[in-house]
Amino acid sequence: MRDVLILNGPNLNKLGTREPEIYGSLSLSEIAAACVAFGEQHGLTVDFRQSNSETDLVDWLQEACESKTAVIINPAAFTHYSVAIRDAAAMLDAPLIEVHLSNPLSREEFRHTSLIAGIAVGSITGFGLNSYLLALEALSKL
Ligand code: CA2
Repeated sequence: MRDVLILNGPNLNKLGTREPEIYGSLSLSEIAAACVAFGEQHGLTVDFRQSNSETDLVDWLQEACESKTAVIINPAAFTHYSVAIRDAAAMLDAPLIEVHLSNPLSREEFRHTSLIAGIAVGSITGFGLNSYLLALEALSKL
């Protein structure tokens, strides 16, 4: 089994409570459970975390860097402006995949820039829960 850290940024802890037409109706706990189960089927041990704090996300990326753990990240709003998260993510030796529930490119213009995309192996957007599962499947094949 290979370890994977799945990181989630601000407000994703509120999933399922508002804007289901954009983000779906699953809670983050339900997404976490689906990722853990799917990971097990694909030889991956999933550690699923969420924080509203940029500091936590940077600390967790540094932890992944030291342990050479692969990362799947939905940085949420930090995607569009956090140089600190990009810099921490750029230090990783193991692969990093960017995911989004919605497709930011089909939404407001301020969501069209991703500071993470350029240092990710790839980005999977617009498929709700399946964005995470597709990222896990891709990682299992890398
Ligand atoms: O589509 C995604 O996964 C996003 O990363 C979600 C972020 C947004 O800022 C990105 O542009 C795209 C926002 C997460 C907000 O989560 C909510 C949860 C429940 C209700 C409302 C928002």
